[in-house]
Amino acid sequence: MANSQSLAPQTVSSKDPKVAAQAASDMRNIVRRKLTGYVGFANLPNQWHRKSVRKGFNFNVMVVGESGLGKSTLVNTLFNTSLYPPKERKPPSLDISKTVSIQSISADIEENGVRLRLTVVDTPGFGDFINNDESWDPIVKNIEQRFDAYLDAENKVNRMNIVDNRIHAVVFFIQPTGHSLKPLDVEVMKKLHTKVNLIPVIAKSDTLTDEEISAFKHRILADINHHRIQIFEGPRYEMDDEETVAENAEIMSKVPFAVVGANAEVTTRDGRKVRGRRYPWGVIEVDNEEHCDFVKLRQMLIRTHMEELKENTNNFLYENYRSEKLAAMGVQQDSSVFKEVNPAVKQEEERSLHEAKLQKMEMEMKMVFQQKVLEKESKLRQSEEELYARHREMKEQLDRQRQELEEKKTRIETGRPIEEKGKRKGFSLR
Ligand SMILES: Nc1nc2c(ncn2[C@@H]2O[C@H](COP(=O)(O)OP(=O)(O)OP(=O)(O)O)[C@@H](O)[C@H]2O)c(=O)[nH]1
Ligand SMILES: [Mg+2]
Repeated sequence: MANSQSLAPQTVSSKDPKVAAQAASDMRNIVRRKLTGYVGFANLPNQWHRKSVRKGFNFNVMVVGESGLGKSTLVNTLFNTSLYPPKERKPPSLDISKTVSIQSISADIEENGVRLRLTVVDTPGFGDFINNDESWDPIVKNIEQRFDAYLDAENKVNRMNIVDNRIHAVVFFIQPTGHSLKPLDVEVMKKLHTKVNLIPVIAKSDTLTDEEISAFKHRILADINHHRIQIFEGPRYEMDDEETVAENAEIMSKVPFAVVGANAEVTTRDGRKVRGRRYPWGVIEVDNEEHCDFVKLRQMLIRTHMEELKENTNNFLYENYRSEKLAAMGVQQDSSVFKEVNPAVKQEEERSLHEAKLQKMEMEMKMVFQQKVLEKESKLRQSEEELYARHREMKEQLDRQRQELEEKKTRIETGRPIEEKGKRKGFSLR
């Protein structure tokens, strides 16, 4: 019996506003209880999992960077990997023409029954002109158009099947100069960092030695810091298991990833067929973690940080864009209606209100007390005066009596008759 009571659902279901308000106030006093039996809500993650799997996932990546840094080649490399179902695997493309317009390539991938639509948006390289001002404009516009389309879809009556075409990550290619970030790169990154998750990579890293790469990575990160450019930083989940935390830390420690792209399969000296670049002195293998960070970049995008990238896009980047856009359109948020409540601030407000109320009450009580004390004091003074007056009167009376008695005594002693005295007022011994 006690058990069934303790498990009673605490929901507000009444239509009567008064009852509902009462119930809502009751809910504030929710008591944490231990279940004695299995109820089944531990199954929630599985429900969520099944639903997400049925819906499938989509993920959109864009590659951005100066012309000729190997963006198109890397996109090809990404799609020629095991991501692609073997039977549909495209033959390695040898088309290395310059990209002239923004193109997107999509692939539906399925692994263990989980579907993923991966879209990579290839952009034309900038920096080819003598005046490169605004050469990044088409890229920024494309990113904004995708936000706009999503905003439009959200504002429609039917919001059931919104396709998310927003860019979740931008792989930003940096020329392997070994020196520092170019002013043009800084400018473009600054244009992009408020709109997308930036993931910097060192392009064509096969042109640098290991030491040069490591020094260049430090230099790039210092430049990024100096220019206050916001690049994507993985989440810091202390709650995760040690293995996941270590894996994430390992991946993030490689940023900016030193990547190599290759469109061809080559044979190594020991006869293995690998995707890589052959040089007179040997073969650079794209999928070998000893040779470059391509695998780490792919892992980050596809395996470990996809959800985080999507969440960050939706919760911060898109949200900022959306509120700025709506504000520019003159849609003002009525702060009295849509008041964002910070529980800590609210609690503080309530506390100070309560304190003010207490102070007021204390003041009032003090005043009443003082009033009463004053009244009592004046009453006491009055009765003291009265007492004093009575005391004086009685004393006078006693004095008079004593005097009379004294007189009587002297008269008796002197033997004079007492009759005369009868005329006198006051006491008589008869
Ligand atoms: N050494 C080296 N060369 C590469 C690498 N990736 C691509 N290349 C070569 O660089 C040249 C340009 O490659 P693309 O992939 O067309 O470069 P892109 O960045 O798409 O160029 P745009 O479309 O003009 O912006 C080609 O000759 C590629 O073979 C790499 O990792 N290392
Ligand atoms: Mg290209």
